[in-house]
Amino acid sequence: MKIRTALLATACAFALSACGGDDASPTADPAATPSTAPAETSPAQTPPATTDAAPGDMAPADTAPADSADAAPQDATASAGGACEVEIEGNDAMQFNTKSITIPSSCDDFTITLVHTGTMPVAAMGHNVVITESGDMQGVNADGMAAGLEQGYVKPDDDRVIAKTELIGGGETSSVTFSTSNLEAGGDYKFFCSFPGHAALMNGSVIVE
Ligand SMILES: [Cu+2]
Repeated sequence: MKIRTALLATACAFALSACGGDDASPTADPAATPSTAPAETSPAQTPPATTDAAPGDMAPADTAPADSADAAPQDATASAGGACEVEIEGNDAMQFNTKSITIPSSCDDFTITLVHTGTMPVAAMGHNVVITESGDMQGVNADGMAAGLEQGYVKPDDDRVIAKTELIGGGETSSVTFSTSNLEAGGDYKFFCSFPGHAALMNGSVIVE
């Protein structure tokens, strides 16, 4: 503590003297004193602050999922109401946060934004969103696996792919905007993640209405 403070003070004094000339010395002392005081109080405050924060976080955290759980259907409803975009979350547990996407036929273009809310790297828990006709899902998925990680687990120039995001890892986001002209209202479409082994859990319906 004392050594760090001394070093800090020296560093401050040095920095200030380098910048400030005569004003440096008077400024450096007051600067060092307050910086020491908070440094000593903050460790003391940290344990109670953390302890307070933990239960404090728990309460909001409990309500937050409830809110977001409420929000998800609302988003779906909003999408059904005409929004030409949707946000989908993928996590480290190999899950999307929705089982269906609704694309209004009134949209010329539709945008899907994938947010990977996890922390795992793309090579271990990569996610994308691929849209195909339902009957093409298995074939596209198998060919994607064969194409490999470098191709984002989607075969290049695959005509069966109606839209796809990039393959992303934890903390990343990828958006794709595509024309709805190739989609038929009432058609049978799926969205899924083509990372090997993920599509079984990470898939859902694309409803065009
Ligand atoms: Cu995935």
